Amino acid sequence: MTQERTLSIIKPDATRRNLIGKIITKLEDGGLKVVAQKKIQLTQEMAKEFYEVHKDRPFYNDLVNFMISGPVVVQVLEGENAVLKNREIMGATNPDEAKPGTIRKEFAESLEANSVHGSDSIDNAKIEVSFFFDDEEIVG
Ligand code: IDP
Ligand code: MG
Repeated sequence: MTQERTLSIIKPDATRRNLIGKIITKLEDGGLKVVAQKKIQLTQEMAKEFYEVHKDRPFYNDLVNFMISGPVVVQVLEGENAVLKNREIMGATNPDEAKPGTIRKEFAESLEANSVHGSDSIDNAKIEVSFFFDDEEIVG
């Protein structure tokens, strides 16, 4: 049994439509536990840095503008195989390709406005968790 932590973000399209609770319910029902959480407004600088890995992709500027278009909920999820488990519960990046019952299938508006972010590896999860949270803010 591998207990892991991963970073989850409820994106502006979802906070705007009052879907925070429905999304967290899916994460909790899937066995993940929220061990840190805050609702924040990202600055352009933060969004650019967070998505820097995509800076050469054609969708980068639009993605940054979307991520600052309203508040987000950033949260740390903990559980067995939490990184992969969160990605499973989220569903594929493109909601048209996401499996039934996943967050993106049920709630995403588009490929860009796809309701949630989740770290894609254990190493990136550590980097992304520390981008938003100090150790003392995470309570198992
Ligand atoms: P992920 O969120 O499933 O890990 P990534 O490929 O890391 O997907 O892309 C980061 C985010 O960028 C996506 O969640 C989505 O919001 C946006 N995105 C990805 N590909 C496209 C695209 O082709 N057009 C517009 N937005 C995109
Ligand atoms: Mg990604």
